[in-house]
Parts: sequence; structure tokens; C-alpha cells
Amino acid sequence: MQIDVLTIFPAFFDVLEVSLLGRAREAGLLDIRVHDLRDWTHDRHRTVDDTPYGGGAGMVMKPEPWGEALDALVPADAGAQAPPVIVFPSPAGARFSQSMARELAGASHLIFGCGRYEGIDERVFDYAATRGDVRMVSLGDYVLNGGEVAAMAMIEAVGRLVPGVVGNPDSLVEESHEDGLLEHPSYTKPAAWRGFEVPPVLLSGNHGAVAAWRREQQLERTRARRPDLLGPQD
Ligand code: JF5
Repeated sequence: MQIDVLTIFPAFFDVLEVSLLGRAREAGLLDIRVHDLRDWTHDRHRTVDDTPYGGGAGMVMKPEPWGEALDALVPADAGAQAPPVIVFPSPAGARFSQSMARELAGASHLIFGCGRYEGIDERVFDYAATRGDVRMVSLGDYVLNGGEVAAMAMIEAVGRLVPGVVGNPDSLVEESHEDGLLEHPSYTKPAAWRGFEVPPVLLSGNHGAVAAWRREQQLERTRARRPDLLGPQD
């Protein structure tokens, strides 16, 4: 999978060189390319923003560098290649989820456009829609200073679903949200620690009882912490 990132702060993405995704890049499973949007400016100050038409606080990202960047990343004559999915992290987007991560992991080319300031000139999204499948995506109902941290979270959630990135694919099936419930608690040795004990059923060797206990814990936790996942109760 190829992932391009457009940002005025490429350094935010330096951590993609470590850990699981760093190894996946070295192995050639993920081709992640981080680009400085200012490389597509032409003035001495490498300007990416301007004042908003109609007035108001703050600055808006000007369209021209975005247009040139998209032209560079999406060949006009892509031939048989599928159009990229172009994600713009935004608090005004559709909510990101494990199911959206699964969907994005099925694309062969993702582009993340990271906005700053009060946002990006709206025509950039119109133009991007002529080059690919545009998604405005929000991590949650809160505001960040720019799209970078949200893009990082999405790249990690999507990247780990690409076949081969996570060593043991069983661990992808057994985690929170994969079955619509939160994960059950986990324990390791020692069996007693500082007065706290591992639930005896986990030491029983009874696999059926362990599975039933874990499912009950998943339901109980989901009820307590995320009742919204269980749907309307009647
Ligand atoms: C952003 C222009 C994006 O705050 C966010 C965000 C929250 N959830 N997902 C994204 O993005 C920041 C700021 C300005 C575009």
C-alpha cells in the first residue's frame, strides 16, 4: 500500500520510522511518503495561507499549493490504476472507526491532506474529488491544531490491518471493536500480585469456561463503559 501525506509539518511523521509501522516500511509492506506542502509554493516566504474572504478570525490555506501537490501525487493519466482515496482529517468530517479503517486498508493508494489554521479553501476538496475518492474524516468531537495527529492515528489504525504488518493475524481478530464489543481483561504471571489475584477460571484449564467468562466480561465492560455500542436498550 502507498500512503502519501501532505503537511506543512513533516516532522510530525518522524515516529513512523519506529515500532511496527517502521518495520513494515523497511519490509516494503508500506510505502509511506511524507511531503512538505511548501515544496509546491513559489514565493520567497513559501506562503500557504491567506485571509478569509468575507472576513473572520484566522487564516485559510490557499488552494494553489494543494492543487499542484495533488497534480504531482495523482498522475492525470493513471491508466488502469484505481483512483486514490484522499482523506482530509477534519473535526467536521465523518467519524473514524475500525470499520472505516478496514475499508481504507483495502485501498492501494491513500493520500492524507493535513490542514492547519482555520481550514483549507473549500475548492481544494472539489478539485481533489476530480482526482480521487475524497473523505472528510474526524477522530472525534474535539478540535486539534491541525490534521497531522489525526492522520497519524488513522495511518496506524489502517497500516496495522495491511496483510503482513501485524505478525500474528489472530491478534487482529481478538481485539476491541472487531466484534463490536470491548476486549475482555487480560492477565499474566504472577497469579497473585500485591494482594490482587487472577480470576481462578483462567487457571482452571477449562477452555469452554474461559471462553464463556471472557464473553461475559466483554458484555459487562461494554455495558459499563460504552453502552452506545450495544444499541438502543428496550
Ligand atoms: C484540523 C484544519 C483539520 O481537529 C481536527 C480533527 C479532530 N478530529 N479529527 C480531526 O483536525 C484539525 C484543523 C484545521 C483541518
